[in-house]
Amino acid sequence: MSEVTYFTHKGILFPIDFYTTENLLYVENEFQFLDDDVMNVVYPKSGTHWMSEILCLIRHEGDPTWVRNVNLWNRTPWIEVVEGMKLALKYPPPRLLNTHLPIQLFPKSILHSKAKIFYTARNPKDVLVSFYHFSKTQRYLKDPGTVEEFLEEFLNGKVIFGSWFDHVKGWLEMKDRANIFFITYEELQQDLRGSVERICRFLGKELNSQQIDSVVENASFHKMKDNKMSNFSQIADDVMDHTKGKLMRKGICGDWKNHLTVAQSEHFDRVYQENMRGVKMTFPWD
Ligand code: PPS
Repeated sequence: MSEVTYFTHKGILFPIDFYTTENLLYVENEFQFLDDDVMNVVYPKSGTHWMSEILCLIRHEGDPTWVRNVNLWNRTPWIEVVEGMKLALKYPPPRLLNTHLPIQLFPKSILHSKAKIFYTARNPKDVLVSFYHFSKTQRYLKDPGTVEEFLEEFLNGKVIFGSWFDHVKGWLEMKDRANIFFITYEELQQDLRGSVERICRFLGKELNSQQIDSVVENASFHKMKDNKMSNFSQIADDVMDHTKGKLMRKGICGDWKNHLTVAQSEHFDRVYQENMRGVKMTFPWD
């Protein structure tokens, strides 16, 4: 690994390892969607792996063989990652793809495509906490410092993939398009079965009750935590310091209450109100 450094592309920070300006420009301007593509769009630490696993299981009618035998980054490559794009370009359709990209860096070809887009949002306070812990484990990410320090970086959008507020607001502008499906991490937590049924309807995929049960069971936190193809345990030690934490950390809503002081939480709320003013949507955490 090189020394931890970020570069800025159109105002957004990216780690120098795994990402290049060239690939980001390719993604935005040249990558072509196919109408049968399914794209999982998620701000970091908001449920990317969870939604990926759900989509993979639905694709195989609840049969867990694929998710247990093929790594998640091969099943659902991240298009903004150089190696992920190579995988995406040779992926036999119908493709299942991932991205953390904000709307302004997303492939322009979506405007003329029927590709189905899933957007999952999560309580930003829980995103912050998850991001903080994750940053300690990934050697290509800067040390987050204290919670107080990371809180400021997060609220100012000085983290990889930019501001949570801009990401969510940008994607909300797409929400009335027929090919976009909005959901939250909290809805998945509250009613995973009902969420899976809604996702199936949007995909036009009919699963019977047993198949849905299997999707729900195999996408549960405890199953994913033990699935070495989904839990990051196979990531090389020079990329991830496995002694410092796990991708599947707690998998709960509201862990922020264990990490933020009252003052930090109130400060967060003020910045949230300022940034989300005018947003019509009500979220489970509002
Ligand atoms: S990443 O690295 O940005 O792609 O991370 P991402 O997958 O978006 O988010 C990781 C958090 O999602 C939690 N997670 C789950 N929660 C509940 N159920 C399931 N099945 C599940 N799978 C992943 C994971 O534990 C991270 O949250 P925290 O709060 O850190 O536990």
